[in-house]
Amino acid sequence: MHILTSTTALLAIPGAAAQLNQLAKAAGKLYFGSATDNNELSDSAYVKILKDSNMFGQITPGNGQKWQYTESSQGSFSYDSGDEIVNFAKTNNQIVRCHTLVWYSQLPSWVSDGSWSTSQLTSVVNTHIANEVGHYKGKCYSWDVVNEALNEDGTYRDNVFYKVLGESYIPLAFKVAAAADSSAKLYYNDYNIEGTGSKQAAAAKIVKLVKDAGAKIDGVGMQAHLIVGSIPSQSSLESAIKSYLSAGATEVAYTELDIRFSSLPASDSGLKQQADDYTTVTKACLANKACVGITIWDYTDKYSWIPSVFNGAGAALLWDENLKQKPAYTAVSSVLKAAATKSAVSDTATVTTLSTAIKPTATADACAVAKYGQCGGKGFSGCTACAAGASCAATNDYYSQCV
Ligand code: 9MR
Repeated sequence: MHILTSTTALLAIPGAAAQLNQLAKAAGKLYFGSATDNNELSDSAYVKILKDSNMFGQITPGNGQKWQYTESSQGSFSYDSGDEIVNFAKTNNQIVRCHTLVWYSQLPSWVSDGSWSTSQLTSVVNTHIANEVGHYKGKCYSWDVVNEALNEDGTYRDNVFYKVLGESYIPLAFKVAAAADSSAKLYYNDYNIEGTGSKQAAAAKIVKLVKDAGAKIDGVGMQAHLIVGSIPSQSSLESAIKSYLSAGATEVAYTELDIRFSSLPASDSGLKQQADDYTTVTKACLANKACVGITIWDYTDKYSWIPSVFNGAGAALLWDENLKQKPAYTAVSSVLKAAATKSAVSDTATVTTLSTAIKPTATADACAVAKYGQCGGKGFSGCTACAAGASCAATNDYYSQCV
């Protein structure tokens, strides 16, 4: 039997106009959040929505805390960009997922191109993390300590850290972060680990690696940069979550959720599919108490990173470029609301308890990509089977489509 937490018990069933964070909390989550970036904070219409803690209870700085900005030259630290976002969140009563400490990308060349001995690079990693986590001590709900350490096949990325230190750079980073702020939740964060597969299995192994080294790791962040019509099934999403808990994590989160169209403009049926896909991810988080929250990677298509990286793709978020809510917003809001209502009225309901949640279950992962959806390509780890009437054809090395 589920005993309601005091927070849940005190919350009334949210009214019709309730917003995402209110609903997520009433459904037993810690937050519903958004990433943002410094240049966006001068857009007053955008800020009006972002700063509303009923809508977003959590903020992630999209760039400002990355190594490139915080220690652009060795030993010289600057936190202006990160501070602006962290202060914004504090002013608006929002918690912060801090992002990110050790990542091969947005890494200054003095680190990536250096010729380091083991002890030199250990000291560089140590200094960077101790300084940055120390600076933000007490201000971060969580830290993405290591970001994107894995290739799609589950092997380690051959970045400078791995080249010099081997996999031991991962537990090292967690040890230093824990020493600098013992109360921040420490996460391993990656993409294409939301559903079951080689990369997900390798991410679960990272949890074990860190724990076996005697270091603290609390969570796995599933970035969830997904594609409309080809997301993992709900059972695959739920199994992945369970695998991280089983490996020793105590919580998980969707940390950078966006679900993009591979080509634009989106049709009405495409927007409906996107709404369904957002529903599936939200339900997977709701299905497990250890999933603490969902963060979308900015809330509006106006400021999404996608069009600059995937040519012709986009429209991945819950608000369109004119800050108008899309069908996917309504879908997420409805599914949270249904869970909130259930949570408020069922103080004796049986829900998945942590002890049952950590037992992994094997699930057959049947999937089918709709016609014109992506079914393969370098770096793609989604479903590779096409729905009846279509077959998967390579457009180029990076993109195969159901046609
Ligand atoms: O949103 C970020 C974008 O503004 C940057 O240009 C980009 C550079 O790689 O990083 C984006 O955020 C990434 C995040 O830090 C880690 N996961 C993937 C995100 C999208 O690229």
